[in-house]
Amino acid sequence: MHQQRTRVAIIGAGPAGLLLGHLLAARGIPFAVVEHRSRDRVLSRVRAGVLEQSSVDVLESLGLADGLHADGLVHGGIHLQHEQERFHIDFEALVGRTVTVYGQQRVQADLMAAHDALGSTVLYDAADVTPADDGDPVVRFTIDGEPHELHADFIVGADGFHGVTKSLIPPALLAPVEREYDAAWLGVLADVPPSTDELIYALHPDGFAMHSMRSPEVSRLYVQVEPDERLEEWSDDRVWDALDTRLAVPGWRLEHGPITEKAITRMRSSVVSTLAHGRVLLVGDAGHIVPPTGAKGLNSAVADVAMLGAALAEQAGGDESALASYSDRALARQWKVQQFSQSMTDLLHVPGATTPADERQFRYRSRVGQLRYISGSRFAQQSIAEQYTGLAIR
Ligand code: FAS
Ligand code: PHB
Repeated sequence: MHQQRTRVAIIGAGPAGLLLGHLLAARGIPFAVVEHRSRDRVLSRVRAGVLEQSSVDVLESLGLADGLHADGLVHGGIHLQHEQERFHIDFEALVGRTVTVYGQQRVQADLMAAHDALGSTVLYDAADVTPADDGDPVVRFTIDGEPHELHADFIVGADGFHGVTKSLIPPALLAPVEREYDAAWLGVLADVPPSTDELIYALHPDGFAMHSMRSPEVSRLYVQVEPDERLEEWSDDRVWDALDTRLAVPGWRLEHGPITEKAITRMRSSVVSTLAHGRVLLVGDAGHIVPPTGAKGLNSAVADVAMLGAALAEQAGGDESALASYSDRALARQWKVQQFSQSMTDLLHVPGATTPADERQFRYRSRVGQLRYISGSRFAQQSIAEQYTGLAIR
């Protein structure tokens, strides 16, 4: 039996877990990260693409922003589109802030490399990870068949939506609140330069489409599909046809290229009712998930980690107040993010195929009306700009 003791045991080496490790390391607080997948598997996940200004600021404060400053694409706004009309929301003019397009895989690689340089304890390929808190928080697991016990003062679940840590919180207190959406996203990576300067979010009678990117050479694109659709039903040609149709505006052309990655992601909102129970704490997807329309998943994880990292540092200094209020503060911010993600999703997606035809038509036309209102209202655009670039983290 390998026995270890640390101050903070972090379960999960995704962006939340590794970023929390960096925040703790910067404050001299001992920690260890336990991850049940391999390092390569964690790094292989293609997920988020946009960093809020708030997230860039957190990474910068830890000296972890060199990669995103070198290769990130700073965007001063987004395009919204309906009925072949595209309009720009100018974040810089409206709220003086920007976002940075920098894929989650790059963020992950930067966090991993920085932990390697620190010599941090990040344990991959851990099996049967079992946290327990019977007064002495401990995480039990095996690596290569060898049993391990990691005793800690705190256990932080950074283990995502299907993680194990939340099982330590009594169900009546965890009490997740959820919404299923009658749509899913089919996302592709394509080796072709983006056909747009900034992201395009488009509402079309056939469904939502988005043009994002990963670099000047790689495009990231999405189309709305039915929740139960399978990848086999979507050939590359069908994907490009749908994107051409849904993103079309007169005089503009979408460049095609080889699709190198294709996946369908269900859309769901879920928020637990507490992120803290005794010495057990949750951050990121372990506590909440959002539909990706508002680009908030990864950014919400960063916000939780910034709040919890500061609270654990203050607790180490003898002041428990920030830790005592962490869950309330993080959840209060998260519900603002949930409503933004929900509103962007409802605004830009057509109702699912099971919706009666006349209701589907009414809801589509009312969305067109809302987009027309937004295109002509500085106030409506300022609200979107303020939320898309990131609310304050406090
Ligand atoms: P993560 O899920 O990233 O990381 C959790 C880690 O814990 C994983 O490495 C997992 O292997 C590990 N783990 C789980 N159970 C464990 C156990 N029992 N023991 C040990 N380790 C365990 N967000 C956006 O903003 N835009 C997007 O386009 C977008 N697309 C997405 C597509 C998909 C398919 C998914 C699933 C999510 C997407 N997201 C997107 C959201 C995503 O980016 C998350 O918000 C982000 O990964 C959150 O980071 P973490 O909280 O660290 O959780
Ligand atoms: C992405 O580039 O993957 C991306 C961008 C914005 C979103 C969702 C995904 O809202």
